[in-house]
Amino acid sequence: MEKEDLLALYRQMVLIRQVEDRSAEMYGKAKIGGFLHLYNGQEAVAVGALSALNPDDDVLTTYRDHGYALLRGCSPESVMAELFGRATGTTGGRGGSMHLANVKNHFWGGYAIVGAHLPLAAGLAYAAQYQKDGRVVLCVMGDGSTNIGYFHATLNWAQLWKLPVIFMVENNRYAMGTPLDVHSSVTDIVQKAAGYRMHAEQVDGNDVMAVREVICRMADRARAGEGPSLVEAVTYRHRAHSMADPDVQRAKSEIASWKEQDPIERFAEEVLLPKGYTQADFDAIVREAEVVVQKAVEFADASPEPGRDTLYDHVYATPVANMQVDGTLIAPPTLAAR
Ligand SMILES: Cc1ncc(C[n+]2csc(CCOP(=O)(O)OP(=O)(O)O)c2C)c(N)n1
Ligand SMILES: [Mg+2]
Repeated sequence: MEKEDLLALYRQMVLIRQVEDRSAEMYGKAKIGGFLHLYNGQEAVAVGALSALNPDDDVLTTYRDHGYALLRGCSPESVMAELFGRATGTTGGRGGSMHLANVKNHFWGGYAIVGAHLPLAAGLAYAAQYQKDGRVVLCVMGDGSTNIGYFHATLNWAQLWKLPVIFMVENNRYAMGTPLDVHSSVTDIVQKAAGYRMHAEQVDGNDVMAVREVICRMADRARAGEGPSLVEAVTYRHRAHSMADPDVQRAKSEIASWKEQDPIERFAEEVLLPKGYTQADFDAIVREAEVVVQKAVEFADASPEPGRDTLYDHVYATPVANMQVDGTLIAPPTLAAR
């Protein structure tokens, strides 16, 4: 990669970190409600993986989705506004943190149900294979997802049909507060792929270049018709499972030791410094991101909430009759009217 492209990866990781830190702060101020799962510590996985794909390759992930949304063209303003539940958010304030999406840029979203997006990823991969359009699907999940029935059913079919899909497990060693060896009988997650004769590789998820390299190779394989693969990216989240989690199960010393291997600092030291960049360059990028995210927060705060008259927009089931908002009866539109 060119020097400037390497710096761009750094800039992306810093932006994600800044969005997460400010979101935590806004949650503390009750500007953001509901669920909020932050990605601090795992930035190298998303940035490395997406840098390896084409813009029209499909991407799906879990509820820990802010980084993926930003990388797939959701502006910091629209992400922050969605977290604030505002009409200017990525899904008009209806989805919140866990359901960011940008279908135009082949980012199919944030999924809240553990493992439920795996069959959807296989479906997208089947469509790509059927249409012979050379697209690859990246399906991101947590270590906890690998215990779910969807995981096993989907890996089986994906391998049988040689679908162009990469299953990337972000192994942050915990499912909520439950450690890997307490929730999974197999702790070496790559081994799970062997049950389906699927090619699998483990990678250091805190090394952005290593993640990029493995995803490049797995995407090439898939495009060449060699079928699916599983990549286990070993990483760690710096924050609790979600903002509502007191994080009592993980040892403080363990958290501290992973923070010492911060993927952003590591990339700066190991890759960017030897290329001639300096601490002043890094500081300038952090300040740029602070300004961008400050503007996003101000934009979100000044944005309106979704209007009452839009209550039934995007509702495909028959709405409940006699729905009241602040004492006012909101008549559901007839099916014909919708
Ligand atoms: C089917 C299902 N069961 C339980 C939950 C509650 N839940 C939300 S996140 C989570 C843990 C998932 O852990 P992991 O897959 O390792 O992802 P991580 O949060 O570590 O990124 C659980 C059990 C859920 N959302 N869906
Ligand atoms: Mg996990």
